[in-house]
Amino acid sequence: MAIERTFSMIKPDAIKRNLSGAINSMIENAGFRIIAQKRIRITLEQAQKFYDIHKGKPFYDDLCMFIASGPVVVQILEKDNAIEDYRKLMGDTNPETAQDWTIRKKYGISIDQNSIHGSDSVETANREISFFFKDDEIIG
Ligand code: IDP
Ligand code: MG
Repeated sequence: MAIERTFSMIKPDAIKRNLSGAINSMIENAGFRIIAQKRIRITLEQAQKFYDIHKGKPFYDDLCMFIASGPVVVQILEKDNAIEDYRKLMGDTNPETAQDWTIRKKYGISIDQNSIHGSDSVETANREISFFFKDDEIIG
C-alpha cells in the first residue's frame, strides 16, 4: 500500500476538554505520523468555505458556527492507506453508533460535537491540506 497523507482536525469540543494530547496518542499508537500541526481559530467565513459540500443541509449553519466557536488543532497525518485507516480510527459520524476503540466513541459527545474530522478521499485530503497549510509549513 502507498504512503498517503490525510487532513485531520481536532474539533472545538475536544480542545475545550483538553483532549488534544489524548487524541494524538490514539493517532500515533495507530501508526500515523503527525507531520504538521497547528492550533488555530477558524473564522465563520473559513468554516463555511471548508464545509461548502454540506451547504443547504439542515446541519450546515450549526456545523459552521460550532467549528468557528473555539480553537481547533489542524494536522496532516501520514501512513500507508492513511485516508481510509483514519476514517476507521475516527469511527462513525455519530459517536453513539461508533465502535468502542474509535476516537469518536471514546471522546465524542454527540453527532454535532464528535471531536474529530478526517478527509474522506484523496481529492478531499489534498484540498483540505492546502486549505490550512502552506508548503513551507510541511516539514515531513
Ligand atoms: P464526517 O465528519 O463523518 O465525514 P459528514 O457527513 O461529512 O461526516 O458531516 C460533517 C459533520 O457534520 C459531521 O462530523 C457532524 O459533526 C456534522 N453532521 C453530519 N450529519 C449531521 C446530522 O445529521 N446532524 C448534526 N450534525 C451532523
Ligand atoms: Mg465528511
